[in-house]
Amino acid sequence: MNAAELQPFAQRLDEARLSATPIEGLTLAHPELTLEDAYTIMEQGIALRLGRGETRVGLKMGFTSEAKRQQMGLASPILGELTDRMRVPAGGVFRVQGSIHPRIEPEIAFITARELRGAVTREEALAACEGVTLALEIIDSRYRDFKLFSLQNVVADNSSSSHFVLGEKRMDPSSLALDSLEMVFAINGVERHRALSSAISGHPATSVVQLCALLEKRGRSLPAGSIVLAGGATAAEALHAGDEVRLTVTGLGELTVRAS
Ligand code: OOG
Ligand code: MG
Repeated sequence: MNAAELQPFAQRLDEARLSATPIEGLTLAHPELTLEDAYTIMEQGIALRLGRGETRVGLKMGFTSEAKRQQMGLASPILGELTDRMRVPAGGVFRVQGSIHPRIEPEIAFITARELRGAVTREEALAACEGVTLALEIIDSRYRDFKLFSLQNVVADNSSSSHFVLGEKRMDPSSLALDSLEMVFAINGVERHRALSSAISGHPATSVVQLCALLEKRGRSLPAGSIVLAGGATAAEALHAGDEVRLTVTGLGELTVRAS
């Protein structure tokens, strides 16, 4: 489909998000939608947000861990876009009102110092990152019952992006064994999941490599100064008003967010 034909899908998803009203998966009525179409819809949706004054701050990878692929029943890595309006300060409060069915998941995040383009090695990706930190991603599907059904649906919906929380302490990526950090994810003082950071793409920096490859297919690069979420290390958990969520990662410290 051409851009003009895809634009109404972007509009529908944007309205679903703004009104917190879920819709049916796009591929239910339009099984002909391709993954490329879905990425065009994602970019059109971001353009709508930029038009309202939001700015791009980075990108996220999805389905980079087996736990996430199993939870959602989808197998390939995907990307999503992050804007300034999605950021919740570390230790801050996230209001669930305005979301449909928010979930939260533990991640590792990078901050790039240099542009990265196309086929890069993990070493090149790491060398281009000026910092690594822990992160919590709040996802929220605009589809009824959080049923994604297909990669096309979730990609068109900006890969369920909603909000994210970044750790305040940035570490030098070369100072840590990034594939063997222990991640402990607790809600209201109760441990919900524990994983090694290798759960994310075998090594979280491999998510950056995959992101560059996906961007290249769209004729894009990863800009300098980007925040990159490497993907949930464990299954996501439902987020309810009153929850206090805590992520602890060896060497990266602790990060909390409260939901109200
Ligand atoms: C899609 C988003 C996946 C991750 O970290 O794997 C994602 C979803 O689960 O709805 O953000
Ligand atoms: Mg995620």
